[in-house]
Amino acid sequence: MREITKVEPFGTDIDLNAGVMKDPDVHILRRASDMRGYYQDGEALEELIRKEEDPVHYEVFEKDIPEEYGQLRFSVSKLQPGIIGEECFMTKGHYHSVAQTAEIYLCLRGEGYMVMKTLEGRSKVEPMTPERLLYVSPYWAHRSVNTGNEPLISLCIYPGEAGHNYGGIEKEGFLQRIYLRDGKVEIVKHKPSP
Ligand code: S6P
Ligand code: ZN
Repeated sequence: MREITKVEPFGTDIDLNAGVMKDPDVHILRRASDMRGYYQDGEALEELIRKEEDPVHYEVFEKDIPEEYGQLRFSVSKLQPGIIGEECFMTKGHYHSVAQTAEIYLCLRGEGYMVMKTLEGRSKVEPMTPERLLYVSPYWAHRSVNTGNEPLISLCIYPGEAGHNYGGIEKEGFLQRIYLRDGKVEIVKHKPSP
């Protein structure tokens, strides 16, 4: 049996409506300027950064649980609503560093989609609505996209050793992009540049 770090059982409070963990150990804040290279319309992103003084794009709240096999890490993710050009606000998206680890997303508030892909070129888009749980299978990269007009809030639970692998996603993107055009959501196939 593998030895792992001993952690005392604990409880923590989450404000489901505000989408914040009340006593996080880690608070990751991604601003619009952290999203350079991710959206189709780079000019529109620069305009947002200039005009709105680099607003918060999304936040992740976490407890400091050892990143090791046997533990479960969890986070509250809060993605702001909005568009860059016509493209809906989204997270960067990542594979797990230990690719054969899954993740559960429980959507708590807002509306949007989870865009997923594999290294072999498969892709899947799943709706995210309150009380809907998504199983993100091992090997699938995942990105959430907010198509609504309030924050998209989810609780994420994943194996301690999973880690994040962002490599390549900034350049390659995913296989779908999600736009809001004349008030309608459009999921468009995207061909990554060679
Ligand atoms: C961790 C989990 C979430 C994301 C968060 C931000 O495995 O999937 O906590 O980290 O939604 O997304 P990203 O792609 O910037 O890490
Ligand atoms: Zn993940």
